Amino acid sequence: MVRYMVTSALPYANGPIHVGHLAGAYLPADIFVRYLKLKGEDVVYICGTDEHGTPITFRALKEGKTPREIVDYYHEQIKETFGKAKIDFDFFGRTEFEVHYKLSQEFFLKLLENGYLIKRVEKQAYCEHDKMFLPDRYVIGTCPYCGAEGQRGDQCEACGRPLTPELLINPKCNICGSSITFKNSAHYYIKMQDFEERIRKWIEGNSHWKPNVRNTVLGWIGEGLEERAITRDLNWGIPVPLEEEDMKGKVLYVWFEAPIGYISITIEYFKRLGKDEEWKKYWLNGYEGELKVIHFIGKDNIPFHAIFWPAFLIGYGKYKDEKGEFKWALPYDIPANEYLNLEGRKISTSRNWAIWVHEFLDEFPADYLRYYLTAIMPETRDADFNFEDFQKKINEELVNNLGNFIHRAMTFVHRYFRGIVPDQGELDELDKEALEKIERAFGRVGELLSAYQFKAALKEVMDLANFGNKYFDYKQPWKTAKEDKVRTGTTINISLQIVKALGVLLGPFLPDASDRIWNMLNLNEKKEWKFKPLESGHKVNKAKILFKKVDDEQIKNYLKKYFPALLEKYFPEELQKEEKTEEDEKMYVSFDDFAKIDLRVGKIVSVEDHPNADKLYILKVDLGSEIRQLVAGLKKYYTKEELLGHYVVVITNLEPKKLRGVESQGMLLAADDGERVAILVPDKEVKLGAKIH
Ligand code: B3M
Ligand code: ZN
Repeated sequence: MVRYMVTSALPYANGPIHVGHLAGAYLPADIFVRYLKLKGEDVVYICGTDEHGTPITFRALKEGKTPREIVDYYHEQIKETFGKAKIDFDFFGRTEFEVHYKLSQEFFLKLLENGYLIKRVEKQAYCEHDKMFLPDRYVIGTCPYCGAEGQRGDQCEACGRPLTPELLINPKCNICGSSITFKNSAHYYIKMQDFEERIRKWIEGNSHWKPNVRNTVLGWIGEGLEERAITRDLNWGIPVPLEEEDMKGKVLYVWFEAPIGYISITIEYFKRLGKDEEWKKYWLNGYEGELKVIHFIGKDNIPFHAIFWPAFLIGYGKYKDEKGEFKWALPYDIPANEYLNLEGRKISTSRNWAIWVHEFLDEFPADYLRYYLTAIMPETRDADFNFEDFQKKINEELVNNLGNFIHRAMTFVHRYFRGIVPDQGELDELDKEALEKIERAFGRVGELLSAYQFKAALKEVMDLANFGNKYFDYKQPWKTAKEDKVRTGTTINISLQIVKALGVLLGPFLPDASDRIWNMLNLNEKKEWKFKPLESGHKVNKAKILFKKVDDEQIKNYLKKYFPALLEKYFPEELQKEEKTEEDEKMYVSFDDFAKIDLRVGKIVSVEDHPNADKLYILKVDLGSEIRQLVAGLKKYYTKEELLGHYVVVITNLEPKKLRGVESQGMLLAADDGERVAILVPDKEVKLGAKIH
């Protein structure tokens, strides 16, 4: 029997999970694993948070928190979200586990020992203003490959290529915006060229991979592989395990250690189960039987999983223990999905154009989200999440088709047979066809799931429900019940067989609905991926409504609460309501009134935290002739570094006011759209204190 190790990309513990993440790397893996488990396969499903690197430190900087606070918070938050979405990992760990530090350092040392690493002193991006090296995301500029602007120094979001800050055209410090300089620093580089041939051959041999993944990777390898630094000048992460002077305070590159997390989290999982050696069966080739490692990821993670990660596994050499020497299993498959867009635009965390899974699941059941995301899954091309489409698919497909059929069968068995499954009796052609359809569905849906064709697999299940409705309509049990109880019994029996089959077939996709069908049918047996008919004489439970329609009101409430930017598209009348009331309240101001306000140009010369309020800064602003102290609620939107030296417009004759015990002697002007706040600045340099009118 094949043993499966299934993983989903380790999400950075630097923010919540959005629907694009879910549809890309988590939901498909979860469906796949649930299917394998129903088939009785030996499978372990591993995930956890990725807690190092500049994605974490940069976020910490922006939020004015420590990296530790960020990762501890988001580890829990993300874990809870996956729980709500019914993503059923065997274990959800983190890269802050001690065993992860140990194993990552071991990988590094093995690669060094095997001659794949080389130390070089190279120029690294540096910011004179912030007085620090600027690895990865700390630099922003234009992608040298595809010309996309505003790309971060770790990877181009437009073309997907891995980058380094030094490669970017017109690079700027991502903290303060100033131009960067370069400074020498020693780092270890992995000689990727040493792996080029082996990896190319291996990928060429992987003809079972999805074409989108295989072709992208072969294209990049065709351009040639180069050395790549796997250490960083950063004060957060796993220390480089060497005593060398020039490695002091340096850490392993996050994309070096994160994939090792798949293994270390598995080790931790089995350790907690008291089975310390068991992990080896899932990671070492030939340790015990056949093994398939499958990594579910989003497309931006392809190069790291298909090129770098296999190189680390090969470069380590053999793992030795008392049982022998074993090679690490290379990924058997990397079924990466394309992107999910949102209402025609790319999902963007920084622009807050996203549906956060935890918020969505506060308003809608997990099964609804799972259904919709599977129905539109971006398997081979980008897909679009659209609220109207969501509502339509839930109402027409889940409620009207699936829910309706199950409800009909369940109410009829109570109405005519006191809830007892009637005998099957003599079968006509249509009855036989129904039973064949059930048999075939298990085979067909299974095949599609094995090929990661989740959309098609779900459609196949829904087709069976659709057939059920047609069967029911054609058989008209409400009519036959009056004249032919036996025939009606056959109809209800067959209908209930379809219901039971749906109870299993829906398991991977809609785990809640599947359990509720099982309860309705009053079944205690374990679900299995095969057709085991319901026995006649079995008593079932009362019919319950499985799905309720999503009405406009619900969508409106959701949008109002979480996504006001879309109200205009779907509920323009809501906005008019608000606009009117604002309009009514607006009054004219005389010019004299306006002229009373003294507005001046100033420059921020110091930024301090407010001692008693975590949203406020205490700013000192140079107005040319004097320095003013202002208290401003900008902490959420600006780092201290961003504010320092910033030009501002200040109302200087506002009545002084104490804010949480500190006097504010004026106010600076800023634009606020409800999501973002932007400080107003003069568009060219003018003298400090210049009057504004
Ligand atoms: N954390 C990237 C991401 O969240 C990264 C995946 C690691 S998988 C080993 O997109
Ligand atoms: Zn690019």
